[in-house]
Amino acid sequence: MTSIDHAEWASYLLAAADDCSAVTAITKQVGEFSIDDAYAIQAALLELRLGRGDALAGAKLGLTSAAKQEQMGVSEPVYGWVLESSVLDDSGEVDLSGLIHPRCEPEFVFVLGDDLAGPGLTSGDVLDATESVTGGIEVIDSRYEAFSFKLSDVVADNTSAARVAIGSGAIGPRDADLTTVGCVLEVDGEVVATAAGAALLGDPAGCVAMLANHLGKHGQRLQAGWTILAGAPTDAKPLAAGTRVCARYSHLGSVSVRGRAHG
Ligand code: 0L1
Ligand code: MG
Repeated sequence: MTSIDHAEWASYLLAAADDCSAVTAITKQVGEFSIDDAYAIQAALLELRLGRGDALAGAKLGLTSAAKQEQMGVSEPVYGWVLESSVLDDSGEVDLSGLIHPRCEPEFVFVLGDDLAGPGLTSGDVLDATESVTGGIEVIDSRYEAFSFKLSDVVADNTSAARVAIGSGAIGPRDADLTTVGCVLEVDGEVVATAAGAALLGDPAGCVAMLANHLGKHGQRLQAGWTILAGAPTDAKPLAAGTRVCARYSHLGSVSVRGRAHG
């Protein structure tokens, strides 16, 4: 397998985001590289962003549903970071001038009241540590041409993270059975996808446990106060100027975003 310069590829991906210009997937240039190298590039990219004054707001899982895995042709969950700068204000307006080819997907969002340090955590541990659960929409934006990548590429690219809108309908972690919470995704008023929480590997809280257990192996933890995205139960839909995407949840209220052409 290829040996790879983590700092160089982190800068490559940051430049693509800065220029709003899609780039060729890393594997298309250097061949396959290991998942450990991919997470090392992701970590270097995070350091570059934190060095610019951004801050961590939480963490995310991606590709935790069959719908997403089938859409992207990648069959394993991935993990990344949520930055403060990516959290949208209540208007839900998304300035498209800062993005390449954004897509929207519904998200189950956990806000932690306590730290979660794996390994060995269960779904019940996650619910115990959770302050609230709400519905969200993640705006993803792969830095790669045509959203075309392999597993290691998308991990390096912080799992396509770009923006996130968090709804206001927060509930306690045990106020509803999260596996049966329903989600209806609409684009300009048309229903385009439906799912239940169980689409996320059987249990949204179990996905968060998986993330905490993964981080625990690397001496990291999910921190109290962080926002954790458990993944999208449906596939993602393009966000164009003027397009309004709304995710309506049972128990969790609804949240909308709208694409805006200029800053
Ligand atoms: O949050 C996500 O599910 C994104 C995972 C990365 C794959 C993609 O770009 O859809
Ligand atoms: Mg997502």
